[in-house]
Amino acid sequence: MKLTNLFSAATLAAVAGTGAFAEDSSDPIVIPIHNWSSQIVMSYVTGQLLEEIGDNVEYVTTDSQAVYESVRLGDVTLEMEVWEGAFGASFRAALEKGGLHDAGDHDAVTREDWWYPMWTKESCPGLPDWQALNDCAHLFATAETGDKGRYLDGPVDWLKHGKERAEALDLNFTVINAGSAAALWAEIGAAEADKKPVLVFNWTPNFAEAVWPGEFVEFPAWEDGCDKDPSKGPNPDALYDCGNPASGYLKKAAWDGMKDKWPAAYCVLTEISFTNPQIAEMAKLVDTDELEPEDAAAEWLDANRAVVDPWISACS
Ligand code: TMO
Repeated sequence: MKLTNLFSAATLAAVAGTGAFAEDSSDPIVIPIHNWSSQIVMSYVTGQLLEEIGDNVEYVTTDSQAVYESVRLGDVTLEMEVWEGAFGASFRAALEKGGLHDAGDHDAVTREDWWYPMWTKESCPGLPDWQALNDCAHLFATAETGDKGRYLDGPVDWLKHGKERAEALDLNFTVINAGSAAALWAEIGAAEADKKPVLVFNWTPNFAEAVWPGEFVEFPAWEDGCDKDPSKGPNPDALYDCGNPASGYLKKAAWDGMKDKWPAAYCVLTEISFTNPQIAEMAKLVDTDELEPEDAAAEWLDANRAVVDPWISACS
């Protein structure tokens, strides 16, 4: 009787103090941080929400491909942004090995590919068709690339396979990996004043679409297996001869053990679903407004209680 009373008092205290989530382990939930702004802000938004319900949270900066192996092994608890184009292959490989699972899709529809700001089309009107690229290659040439065009691909860990794409489709372009996302924005920014044609890796949702109207190059449509089976895509002898999925998914992934160790946090994770404008706004708070990611997350949460409160109530 006394024990029962004590137990319920403790439970009530937990309910009153930190929400009805006393069953979660007090071990930290490990949330990975990568190298593009929406992922960083979204990870802090999620971490701050989990702290609100009484969980402990720890952030680790990790490689955006290796993270799937870490989640599978439980060293990292979840991943907030599984982009189909960049990470589908690593995610599927980890799924097959076991230990991690699909924790649901965001509402957002994603695309990642070769992209240009709209002024580029004035000198290369055959765009967005990829077959216009070779006739225009000289417009993108720099001292570094000679008579070939320059294409600035994403940082290497996003595995965009730009070099393989250029080779598979016989494109007269030199593919260079940017050192960081910021280098992509600097390339566009530097071309803006003179309306110089420029071709860079970009994606949506992102802050960039509000700053520089532009378009993705339309490559041969993605076919499942284009990264594994040479017969897919127009070049029968090459992989990566397709564009990235034009309407890609954005998933959350979780370590299989999360459900039992942090059931309330897991419930919130499965409720979370961000839209394209919400994700673009998260990136903007950092890339345009220059907030620190933690502050951007706090500001985003303040402005979006009506979005997030139902996710918490659904789990209490
Ligand atoms: C993975 N990314 C959104 C940067 O293309």
